Amino acid sequence: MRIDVVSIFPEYLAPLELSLIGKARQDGLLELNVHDLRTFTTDKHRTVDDTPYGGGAGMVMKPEPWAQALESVAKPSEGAKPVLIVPSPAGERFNQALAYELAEEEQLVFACGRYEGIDERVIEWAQEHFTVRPMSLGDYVLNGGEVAVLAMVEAIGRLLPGVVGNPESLVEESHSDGLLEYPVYTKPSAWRDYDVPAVLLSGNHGKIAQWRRHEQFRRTSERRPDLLAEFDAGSLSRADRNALADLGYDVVDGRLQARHGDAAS
Ligand code: JDK
Repeated sequence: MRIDVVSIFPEYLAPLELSLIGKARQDGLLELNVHDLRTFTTDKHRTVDDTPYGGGAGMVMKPEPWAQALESVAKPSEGAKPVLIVPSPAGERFNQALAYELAEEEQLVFACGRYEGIDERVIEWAQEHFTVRPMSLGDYVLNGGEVAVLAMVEAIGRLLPGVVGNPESLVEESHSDGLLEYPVYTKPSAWRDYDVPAVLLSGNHGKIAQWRRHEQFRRTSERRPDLLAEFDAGSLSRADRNALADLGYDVVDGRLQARHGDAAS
């Protein structure tokens, strides 16, 4: 995969030289280049922003440097348009399913805006050259697209073949069926006043799997009940249904329903 990032703060992307993603670049599994938007300006002051039409606070990024930058990095392969990801608080919410989808692409280009964002005409024009995806990391406002790009490149990059050392972890993840993860522990088994749950030391793999599954249900019901509402409860085991009943959930038409009067409802 090829990734190009355009930003007025290319140093912000320096962490992509470290750890798993840095190693993937060194190993040639990922070709990643960061470009300074200001190198695509033509005026003496290398201007990238101007005041907003219609008034209002702050500044807006000018269209001309963006068009120059995006034209120079786009490398359509076999006629296929590269994907242009534009971080924005007004974008589609980025998630794991999108990470899997984007990990299949030949080229990803990330356009990091700053100030109040990029002139909207850039988004319209770019559709001639790219599949454009305005994308939000979450419902909060960052100062620019760079931090969102760090997160998205890390989430996508680790899915590329050979990037994660132990591919079994990715297989386990891909089967995680929309529940939160179970808690993990390591040595020592007794630490200060806190013991590792005894079942994990039992050597009983059936019991361990059942306990972990129950912990997933418990955590998801406590922290992310929205995920349980979407959960496919159509083919649950007896043990799963009992665990969920203990948490106050019944299976109705293949969906989980919080029992009235229970903590979860
Ligand atoms: C890209 C600039 C900062 C954007 C509010 C301005 C009129 C109100 C500041 N998930 C996520 N959160 N934040 C981003 C993100 C922020 C960005 C840019 C991504 C580029 N900013 C910014 C918008 C506002 N908005 C226009 C209405 C304030 C991604």
